[in-house]
Amino acid sequence: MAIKDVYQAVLDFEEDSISGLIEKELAAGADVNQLLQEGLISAMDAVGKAFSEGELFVPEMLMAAQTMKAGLEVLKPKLGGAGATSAGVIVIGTVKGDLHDIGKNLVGMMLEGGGFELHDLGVDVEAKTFVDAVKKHNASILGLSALLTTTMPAMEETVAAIKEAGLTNVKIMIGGAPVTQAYADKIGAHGYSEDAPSAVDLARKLSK
Ligand code: B1M
Repeated sequence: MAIKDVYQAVLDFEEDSISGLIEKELAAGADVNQLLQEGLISAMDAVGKAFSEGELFVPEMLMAAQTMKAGLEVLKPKLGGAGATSAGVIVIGTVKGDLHDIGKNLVGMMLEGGGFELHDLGVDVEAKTFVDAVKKHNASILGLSALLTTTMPAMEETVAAIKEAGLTNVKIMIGGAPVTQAYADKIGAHGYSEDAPSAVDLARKLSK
């Protein structure tokens, strides 16, 4: 058995058995980050590619995501490293009009694994809802996700709404496949990360 079995389990939608596979790998001394990157994330990338190419369809994509989620639950407590508690409070969601939440969920899980208190507002979130949640939870970081080029402007609107509300202490991080550092700079967000592990690094940097 090896990490490639974990990878294959995602591709085969083995939601019921993936936890056991990962536990066995961990017991055998496998590296947590390697299991995450080469097992789960690589498999999800392959599934996304197959979806884009018309080889897989929505139900399969969702089954793969559920399988990945089951695997992540096992890894979650080990992702943050020792003593990573109360790293900060984060509000996260996908911006108005965007229903893609697989990446956002993954980022959220890893942030929780990294010791952050997470308030996930879900998908298709209005700028005002983000503003209200940042106030309510006294968040130190706001995380915005967008997968569509057409919903990226909603990120800019949300950043503007946060500034208009006078929430100068909250740091805004953004991500999603079409998003770039240049775009983050353009809209006045405090940071961009391209994937879930680097989102944790960024959140830690922004929390300092
Ligand atoms: Co849609 N979709 N989709 N889709 N979908 C894309 C994004 C697309 C590129 C497919 C394509 O055409 N090749 C395309 C966008 C084109 C564009 O904007 N230029 C597209 C389209 C067009 C659409 C619809 C408009 C299709 C239609 O109805 N005609 C529609 C729009 C719905 C809406 O949002 N209003 C739509 C719908 C859907 C489904 C519902 C079927 C489903 C989403 C299910 C769900 O999420 N619950 C879906 C899917 C699955 C995809 C693809 C295939 C996969 C996305 C994914 O989950 N990737 C995608 C094509 C692709 O990417 N190959 C596509 C895996 C995930 C782990 O990666 O989300 O990138 P990702 O997240 C990464 C990073 O981006 C980053 O970290 C994550 C983990 O490493 N990251 C952050 C993400 N958020 C972050 C936040 C951060 C930091 C990092 O800080 C806060």
